[in-house]
Amino acid sequence: MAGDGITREELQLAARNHGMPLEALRYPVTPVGLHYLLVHYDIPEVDVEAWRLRVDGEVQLERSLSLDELRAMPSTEVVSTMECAGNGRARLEPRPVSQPWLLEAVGTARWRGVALLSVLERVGWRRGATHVLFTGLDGGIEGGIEQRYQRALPLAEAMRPEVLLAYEMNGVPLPPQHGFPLRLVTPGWYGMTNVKWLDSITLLDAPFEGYQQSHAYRFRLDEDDEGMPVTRMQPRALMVPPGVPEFLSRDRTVHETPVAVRGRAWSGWAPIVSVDVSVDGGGTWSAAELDDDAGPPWAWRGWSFEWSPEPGEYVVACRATDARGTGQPAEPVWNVGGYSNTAVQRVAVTVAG
Ligand SMILES: Nc1nc2c(c(=O)[nH]1)N[C@H]1C(S)=C(S)[C@@H](COP(=O)(O)O)O[C@H]1N2
Ligand SMILES: [Mo]
Repeated sequence: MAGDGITREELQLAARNHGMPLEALRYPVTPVGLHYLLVHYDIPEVDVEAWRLRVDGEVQLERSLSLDELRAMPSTEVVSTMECAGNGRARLEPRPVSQPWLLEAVGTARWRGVALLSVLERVGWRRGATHVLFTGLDGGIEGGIEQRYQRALPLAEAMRPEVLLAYEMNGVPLPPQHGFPLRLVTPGWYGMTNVKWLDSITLLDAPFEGYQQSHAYRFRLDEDDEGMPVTRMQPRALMVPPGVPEFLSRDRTVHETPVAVRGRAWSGWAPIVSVDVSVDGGGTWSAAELDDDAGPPWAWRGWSFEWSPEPGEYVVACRATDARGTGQPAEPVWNVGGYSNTAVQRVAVTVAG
């Protein structure tokens, strides 16, 4: 945990990884280079000619599939919003030391690939199979444990038709940083489940107990707390900050009114049903308008709010509610890993006279 000053560890992470600049919320599908990026270890080197996806464990028939074989299978596309579970971490106090995201660890991509279900059907599963483990080619040491990047899903979740083994992002082959040659895409879930640089898929007859499943990505209140697993994305609305920024503070100045405040909102649990905007920092709220077109089912929903302010100082805030009735807290809710801090976005805005 850290106080005010950014630590060397956080700076190293922040300089390797990057967020989506919030003005890129203007695009329904995030251009590849503007999509957020998070890599725990190093981007692995892949010889695609030699690369095979191994499918093993509690299967009827073990298989190794080349990229050409996967590309020859029927493909599907899903437009999916993905957010890092650590988005909002840097606004927690004390700050958990990890990638210090403010609000920008999100993006939406058009993924193309093979439904995971089709690959599972090809290999068949044994009666005892309950979980599916995804192992990346990348590895390192984390929490003192040497490991490959691994995450598992319950079999029923893995078999959902929208879960993809993706080899394309926005119509181009996956770039190295986003998982070339093949990654998992699990619409609705936080980013960590979307395993990049897939090496193998293993059917298990028991829950996976590896580091990224049973230690990291859990809502823990202290180091001894086992905690609940982090799974799907909680609702969140973000706005394109209005006007122009001051270089260092990034506070905003608006010269022309009315202002069309625009943004996008998403939830991994249920459709977004409303977005509210406040111009007094969250004291009072008004309903924003959701875009008519709800868009693809796993993608964020656009919204807008027409604002006609007098000159003065404002704090513009936004919040989303999904069809479960879940909203966003006014203030951060702390946990050891700094996950899922969906406290509302607030932007200081000066409306010039
Ligand atoms: N193999 C592997 N997969 C991974 C990761 C990783 O470090 N290694 N990072 C995960 C995390 S924490 C996130 S938030 C997403 C980020 O995906 P992106 O960089 O394509 O946006 O990838 C996930 N998949
Ligand atoms: Mo993440």
